[in-house]
Amino acid sequence: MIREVLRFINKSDLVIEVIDAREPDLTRSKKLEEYALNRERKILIVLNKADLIPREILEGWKKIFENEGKNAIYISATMHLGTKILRDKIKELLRGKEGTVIFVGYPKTGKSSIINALKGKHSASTSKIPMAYGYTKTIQKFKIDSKIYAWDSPGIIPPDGNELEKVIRGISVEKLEDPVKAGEMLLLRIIKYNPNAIKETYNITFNSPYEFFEKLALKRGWLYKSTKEPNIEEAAKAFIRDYHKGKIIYYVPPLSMNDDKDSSV
Ligand SMILES: Nc1nc2c(ncn2[C@@H]2O[C@H](COP(=O)(O)OP(=O)(O)OP(=O)(O)O)[C@@H](O)[C@H]2O)c(=O)[nH]1
Ligand SMILES: [Mg+2]
Repeated sequence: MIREVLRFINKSDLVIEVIDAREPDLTRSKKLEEYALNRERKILIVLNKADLIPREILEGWKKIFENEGKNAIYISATMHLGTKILRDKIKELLRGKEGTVIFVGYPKTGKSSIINALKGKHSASTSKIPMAYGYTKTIQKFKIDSKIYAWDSPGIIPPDGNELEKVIRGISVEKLEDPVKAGEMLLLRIIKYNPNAIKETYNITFNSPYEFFEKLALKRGWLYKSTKEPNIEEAAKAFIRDYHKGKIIYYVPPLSMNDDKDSSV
């Protein structure tokens, strides 16, 4: 775990873990949660990008976290849905007192977007402290309510795991050794859960991930200079970036939704 994260968690009254509602299990960090709990910090799990997901699925995930004894809510930062619920929940967890919260999570889960949605008229940026890790290399403090401050931490948890997990956890495409392979894995996972997801976003039909990248490259005019062949690497990178930007609609259903049926037996 990175030292800076821990230092800022120690300085905060509440830890807000932002996860991608499409992939709650893969975008939460139990290590980080454990650390915060050991420090007697309360944790609020925020499932972001809720605009991509049906409400009953979001409720299902929320219930799973609540059954674990965690506070959880869902929100769409970009659509400004659920921001009042989030603000009220923060106030409740701070017991109406003055306090500082920290937004943590894997890169690209939407930490900055949520703070932007919250800060509105309280947009004072109060400090910039250099960080050793992260894409923007700074952790910034914002006022999000009359008595509440929030640290925005950039991509604070290293997106580790296998190639697929790295992509889902927001690794920047420039850091991928083989973006085509990683893109293929992501695409296969997405169509497993929503067979129409790619067609809905790109209006491209295909029989294999490779064919999709070729068609996307041709559609966008990306060709290798030397061979004039479609630049599938560029297409795979664009696809992964679109995923991070929350442009691709699919979700992994919570297991307990199946358990619920079984548990009545
Ligand atoms: N569909 C959808 N996209 C979102 C939502 N929130 C954020 N995004 C998109 O996700 C991408 C990443 O958002 P950021 O707010 O920069 O994420 P971050 O967690 O601050 O990223 P890092 O600072 O790199 O760790 C952006 O392209 C956002 O537009 C949301 O609620 N719905
Ligand atoms: Mg950010």
